[in-house]
Amino acid sequence: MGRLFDFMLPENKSPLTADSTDGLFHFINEVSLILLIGITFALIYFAFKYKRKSEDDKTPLITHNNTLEITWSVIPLLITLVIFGWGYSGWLNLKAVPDDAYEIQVTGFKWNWAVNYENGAQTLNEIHVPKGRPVKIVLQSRDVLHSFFVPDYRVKHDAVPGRYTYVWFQAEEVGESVVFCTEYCGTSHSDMLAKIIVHEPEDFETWLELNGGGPSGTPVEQGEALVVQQGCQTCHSVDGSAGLAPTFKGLFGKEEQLNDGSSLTVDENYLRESILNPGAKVVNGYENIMPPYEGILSDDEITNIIEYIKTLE
Ligand code: HEC
Ligand SMILES: [Cu+2]
Repeated sequence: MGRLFDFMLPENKSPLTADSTDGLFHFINEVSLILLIGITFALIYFAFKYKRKSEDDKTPLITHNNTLEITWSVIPLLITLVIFGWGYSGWLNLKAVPDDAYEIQVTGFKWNWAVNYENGAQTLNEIHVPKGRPVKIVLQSRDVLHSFFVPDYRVKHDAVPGRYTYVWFQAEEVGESVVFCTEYCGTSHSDMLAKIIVHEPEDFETWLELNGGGPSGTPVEQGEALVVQQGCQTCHSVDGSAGLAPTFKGLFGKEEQLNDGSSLTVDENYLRESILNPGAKVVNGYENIMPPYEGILSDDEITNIIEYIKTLE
């Protein structure tokens, strides 16, 4: 639909949520453009029409003009009322999730989006959804304020620690859309991106089946999967390269310097404490920015992660 300001918006991939936002956006832009042109021309016209013609050309005393004043108050009032009504109905639509929506849990944390599906499937920074069906994303945050923004669907909502919020959309095409974090949340805020991957409904069912049913594999394999899923690699590398945090490669058995001047040999207990309560012992040269995993990882999961770290020699 070739409208005047179409170039300003990304492609609309969820008409049920995007249409009212787009309509209002175009309305505000077009009304502003008409006003801009009208005012500019009136300004130029009056500048010539009422130009001072001679030395004693004096402006008569004008106190007021009822007709004009009422006109220029009532018209903007009507325009703002239309904008309000339109915006309000669009907002109600964004809050009213259709009954048959498919629900997915998304948790924001520095600096990833962890995704949990109803059958136990888990992904990190990838949200798989079926085409042509409403999807409800239930948001929460593990640490600070984040905000879940999908420009293609025109939905955005804060993820707040200790509270659930939600957005919904219905993707009408198979493909991908980007999710941004739009609440500044620290060093790697600008990398806090995720992808929404839209599948044909049958393909989505297949994907769910393949990925559901909880963890599988040996403890080391499960530990490796957890390190990916929990976003440890946002800060830690597993190949020895430097990052925001010490690498896991060669960590086990190493002599570690702490920021209080002491040192210790990395063993299972130190790894466990570092994961549950990272602030307890902070590695020299690093900041205490790691989120505590107390209450997030179970004992078994921590053991599996430790077993995995041990293999990275
Ligand atoms: C936001 C960045 C970040 C994330 C995410 C993160 N860490 Fe850390 N981690 C750090 C930093 C920085 C340090 C060093 C400072 C300290 O000791 O707290 C650290 C220290 C550690 C240590 C001690 C390392 C050493 O050299 O002694 C371990 C073990 C560890 N993290 C494990 C993990 C695991 C496992 C995960 C995922 C479940 C994880 N971290 C997620 C930033 C992070
Ligand atoms: Cu964020």
